[in-house]
Amino acid sequence: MANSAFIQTALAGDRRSIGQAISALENGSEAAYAVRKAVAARQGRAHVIGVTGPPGGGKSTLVSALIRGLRERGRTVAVAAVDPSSPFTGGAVLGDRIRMGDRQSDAGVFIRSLASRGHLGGLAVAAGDVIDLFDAAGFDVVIVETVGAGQSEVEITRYADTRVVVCPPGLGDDVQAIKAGVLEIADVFVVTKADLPDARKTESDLLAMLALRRDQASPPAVRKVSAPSGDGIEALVEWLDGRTQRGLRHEAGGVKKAYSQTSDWIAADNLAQLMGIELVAASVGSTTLRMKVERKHINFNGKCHGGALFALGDMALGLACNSHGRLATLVDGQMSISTAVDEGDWLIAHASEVSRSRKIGSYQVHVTRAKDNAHIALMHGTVYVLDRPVAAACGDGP
Ligand SMILES: Nc1nc2c(ncn2[C@@H]2O[C@H](COP(=O)(O)OP(=O)(O)OP(=O)(O)O)[C@@H](O)[C@H]2O)c(=O)[nH]1
Ligand SMILES: [Mg+2]
Repeated sequence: MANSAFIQTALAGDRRSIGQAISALENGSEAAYAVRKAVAARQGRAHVIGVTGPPGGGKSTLVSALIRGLRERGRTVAVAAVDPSSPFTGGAVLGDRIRMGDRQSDAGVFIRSLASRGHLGGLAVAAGDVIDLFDAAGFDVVIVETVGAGQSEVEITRYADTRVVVCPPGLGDDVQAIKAGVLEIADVFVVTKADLPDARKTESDLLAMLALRRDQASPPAVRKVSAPSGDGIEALVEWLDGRTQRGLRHEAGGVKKAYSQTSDWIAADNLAQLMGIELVAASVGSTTLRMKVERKHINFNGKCHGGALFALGDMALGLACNSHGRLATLVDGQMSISTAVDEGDWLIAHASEVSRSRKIGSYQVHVTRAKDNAHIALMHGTVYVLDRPVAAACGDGP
């Protein structure tokens, strides 16, 4: 493809090309597939730091300070702000850039806001892809800012090696709610705005809360920082920089293993071959597939057969639920189809885990049309998890 030259230059660190690659990923265009494929081979170098916390909590201000501290230590830094309401360009970072003078032209820093797509799963998929792209492009540290509300802070655990939860003072009872949601995921709580009078109380509330949870294997750290004075920043940067967590998410999340395992399963699946189903991305608990709608998928009415959509969704779900390595089988599955699909369209099916216990798993699959991200179908499935490894089942086949 002549127009995909930007992918190689992006991986070599060219800023304009990185921007192009992100746009491709966000648009879910044809080129997105090529980007993901090129990126998949080069993952696992960067230390990915997720920064989450309540709106206005001081996340962007903290990220700016972290960028400066990490740059002083010679680290290159890429930032993705997954927050449509406060784009980086209009917020703290821009102000900081102006103050820092030449930081804007610093080739060691790349900052990008990611727009919300407003359809379930889509935003998270793009964010994960952009992190992987930054990683593949050679940045030492990738920082992701997400507003700590709803799904995003849980999603960030999938992507980050180190999770920073921002806890500004003065949240009152809201602090309880935030902590209840993120206590399990935080590697470090950062009490921001330490210059404000309530900061001390927030810190002691946090410590008291953590004291109740001494059963945690590695309890999160608590740090206090103040943007105006810079107090605590240097220590936090040192703590973050000292963590030997680079690329851990790929080990912990088993992304590389999941990817190669899933591609093997697809290669061994007759129906997948027959239908032209291809792997886009895989991690433990989630799978993304794509398929081009061809003549063979078209029903008597000239549209993509519902059965083909179900088979695509079922395959994504099946791969996602088996990605843990234990054989899982669909016991109940439903799909609602809302848009007809034409020949020539590319479909993307993204399966993700809703919940999973030792025996039962719940999964959902979103099927979208690549060219415009249109919602095509939604599938729900319940699986039964057997006490057998997947490999044994594969070997038993005819
Ligand atoms: N007093 C004080 N104010 C701060 C400090 N850090 C940030 N702020 C202020 O808090 C406000 C929000 O800061 P941001 O860094 O934009 O917070 P955010 O969490 O990124 O906000 P959203 O992205 O909109 O959720 C701004 O007015 C900052 O100037 C601090 O250490 N002390
Ligand atoms: Mg912000």
